[in-house]
Amino acid sequence: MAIKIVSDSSSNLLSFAAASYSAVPLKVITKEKEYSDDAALDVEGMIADLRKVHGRTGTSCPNVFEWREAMGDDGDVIAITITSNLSGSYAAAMQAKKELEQESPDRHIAVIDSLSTGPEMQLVIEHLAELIAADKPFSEVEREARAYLAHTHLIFCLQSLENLARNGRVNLLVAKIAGALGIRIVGIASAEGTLELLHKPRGAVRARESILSVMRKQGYQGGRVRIAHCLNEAGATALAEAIRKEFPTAQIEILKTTALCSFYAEEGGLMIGYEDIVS
Ligand code: X90
Repeated sequence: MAIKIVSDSSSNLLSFAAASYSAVPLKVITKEKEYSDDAALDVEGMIADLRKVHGRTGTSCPNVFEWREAMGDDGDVIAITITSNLSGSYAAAMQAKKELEQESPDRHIAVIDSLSTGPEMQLVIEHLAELIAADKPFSEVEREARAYLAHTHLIFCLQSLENLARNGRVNLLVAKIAGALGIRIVGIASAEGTLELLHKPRGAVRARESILSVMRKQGYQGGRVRIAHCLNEAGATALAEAIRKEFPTAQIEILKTTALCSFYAEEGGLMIGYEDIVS
């Protein structure tokens, strides 16, 4: 039985054909409704609802039971979660692992804290699928996936930090800056798995320059890039072109954010995952 990959839905990958795979949904919660981040959800409909909603909105991570369900009753599993410094998803997955291993001591279950989210998780999932397809033993797959994570990075470029600030994931004062017209906030997932804000470019062109300067500084040299966007296909495409112009070998894929990342990255938001090696 092939090793199963399980991710929480913050990876934006709700299905993945290249492996035995399932995604555990996070939830976006408003006073009226709860949106489960799964394939049945109309994400654009949710975003339209969020524009109209007043009052508190928030999110919640999968619980232990949901992780257990996704990890299944048998076989080996490698799970990957959103950063444990911003969400309880990792703690819930670790508890599920502990319970399942107690019930079936012969199972191998690993949980990787991405210390990141979105397209950086996507890169690791794709890498896991390749390692599994190459029939490597469990310990080797886990070891190589963790090693790969040291060579992947996440940059975000956001037009609003409102939902992040309101839910205590960034400082309120910093978030106010982003409210100014045309200002974008460019930052990275820090080594601790928190948001590290770097630049405040004005306008899309400067934002792209800023993103490229961070990529260069972090050692990007023309490998894989995954760009997730929230209602910003044009921004994602223009960024992909700018990357290819400087790095002709870049292997870039563009996708849409699903519910959780759409809620926090907000409209216009871009999340860029990339590797600093050429694989
Ligand atoms: O448990 C929960 O309710 C989920 C909380 C998630 C909080 C943050 C999600 C951020 C998503 C924003 C840009 C990238 C940030 C990178 C941080 C390491 C998207």
